[in-house]
Amino acid sequence: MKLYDGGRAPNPRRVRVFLAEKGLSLPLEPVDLGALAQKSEAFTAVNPLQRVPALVLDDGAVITESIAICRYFEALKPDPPLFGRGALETAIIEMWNRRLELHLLFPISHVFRNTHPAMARMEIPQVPAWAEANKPRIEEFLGIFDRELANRPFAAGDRYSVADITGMVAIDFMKPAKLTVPEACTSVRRWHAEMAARPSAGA
Ligand SMILES: N[C@@H](CCC(=O)N[C@@H](CS)C(=O)NCC(=O)O)C(=O)O
Repeated sequence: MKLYDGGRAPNPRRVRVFLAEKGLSLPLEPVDLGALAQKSEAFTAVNPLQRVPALVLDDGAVITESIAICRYFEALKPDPPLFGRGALETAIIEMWNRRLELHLLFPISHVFRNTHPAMARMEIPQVPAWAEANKPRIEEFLGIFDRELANRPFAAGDRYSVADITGMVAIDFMKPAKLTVPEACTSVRRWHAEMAARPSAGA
């Protein structure tokens, strides 16, 4: 089994942090996104969408999509449970993970991809107006998330979960996108500092 990885890119990082929280390690195969290695013939044969991460199993089966890969390992090694246990907790974690993807990680990624000069060869065409349109959406969501975090320690409740991984990686990705968490979002800032202090955050 090996994991095609993308260095500092946020989605492969989500999987690495997840694996670290599970206490799992596996061989990484670096894909140099800066050199457009994801567009090579060899990698396109692995993932025709030309995106990382991608997990290749020993029998040749390929799993892409960060959360699908994480779910695979959750099923193999249920402890600690990062997608929740029981109907309600699982649904709440799913809800927050989706919210953090759709309303935070993806909009931040739109800002980065549509403004950063290095992304011009990957985001074709770059649409700076789409980056601008996403900025107030990010701020609005952070305000909502901040009010939620005022009442609980983790993104989806009392327990660390995959939603914390998505949220932490998204906030860290604000830096290269030249965005900052507003000063007023004190609960988001407190929560992020705690998540970033976990040993897994360095994975
Ligand atoms: N929905 C996918 C997104 C994968 C993705 O967009 N990966 C980025 C790196 S974070 C990538 O490979 N970008 C290469 C490109 O845009 O050419 C997932 O969750 O894994």
